[in-house]
Amino acid sequence: MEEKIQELISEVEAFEASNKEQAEAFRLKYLSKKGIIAGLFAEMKNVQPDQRKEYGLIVNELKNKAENKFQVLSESLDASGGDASGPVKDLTLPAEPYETGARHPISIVRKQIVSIFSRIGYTVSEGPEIEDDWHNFTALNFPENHPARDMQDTFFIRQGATDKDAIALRTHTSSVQVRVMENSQPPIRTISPGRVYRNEAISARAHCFFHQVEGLYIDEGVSFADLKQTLLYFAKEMFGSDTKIRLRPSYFPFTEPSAEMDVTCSICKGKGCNVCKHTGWLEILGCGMVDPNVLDNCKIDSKKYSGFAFGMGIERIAMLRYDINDLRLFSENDIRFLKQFRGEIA
Ligand code: 2NL
Repeated sequence: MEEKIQELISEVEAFEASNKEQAEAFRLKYLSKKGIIAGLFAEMKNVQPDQRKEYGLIVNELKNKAENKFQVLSESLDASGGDASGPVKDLTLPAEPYETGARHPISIVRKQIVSIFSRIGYTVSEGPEIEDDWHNFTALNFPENHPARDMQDTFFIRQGATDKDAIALRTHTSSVQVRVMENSQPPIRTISPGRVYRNEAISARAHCFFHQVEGLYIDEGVSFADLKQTLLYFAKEMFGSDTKIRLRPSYFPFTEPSAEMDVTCSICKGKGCNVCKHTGWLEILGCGMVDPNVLDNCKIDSKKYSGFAFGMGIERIAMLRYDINDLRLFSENDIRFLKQFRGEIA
């Protein structure tokens, strides 16, 4: 029996077809419901129990070889116009045009931001989207009763008996930077692009997920002047060399002091227009000096080291850059929207 199957295997291996009919005949002979291989499998019940395994293996080998042969034959016959002995496709015809795709606007802007910071020595760090309480909140100095920790603002999954060991979808990529600080020592210069989640009702201005780039710089003697100069460089690279910045005092649990940064409106050059609501300024990011508690939480000596951090929403920058007025456009995959970014390279 085994010899017979070996013979079939050799036969299959040697088989050639010069047209589709011959290939189909091969398929019917070996691979159809009433074909040789189905028959061999049906014989299984008559094989001695101690030989069934070996029998099964060799019939399977035959089946794989036959399937493979049929596929290779079909593909080569398709490519050659169906009949190797017949007329070949007219190779002088012009090639069929195929449409080129486009990068997603979020990818375009993310790549630009990453490229701007790469040029001044920042690495790119990534981390999990499903986070624990420590990396998303506690290490970052969020007080126990901070509103961001509420179920209303964050997607939690309760795993144990209490909320303490719940896991959550990260609300910012600072959690990635906590992991970087825990696993390395200064100097640290890194940016963390990624998707983040908030428990929000979906509208033109809010979504339950969006994309962020956060940045972190820690070393000896890093000051607020370093923060300002770094972010001025970023603003000029991103929005044009005549861009000016201004910082307004703000609050984040993980930085002290904290600020919001505005850039001069690139549309009206500061004169006032609809996009900047006639102020001449556009808010683009939040920033501040890393709170010493955060450094200590991540085993970095806050007496020796200091640093700054910042975070921006990629959607917000893309909306300003491309004059997009509805956040939902980014995730609806409407081809008429996506097509418009075809020419953009980044
Ligand atoms: C915003 C503001 C910010 C940070 C993010 C940060 C990270 C670490 C330590 C301290 Cl590990 N800070 N990140 C700092 C200030 C602002 O984001 O509006 N994001 C969309």
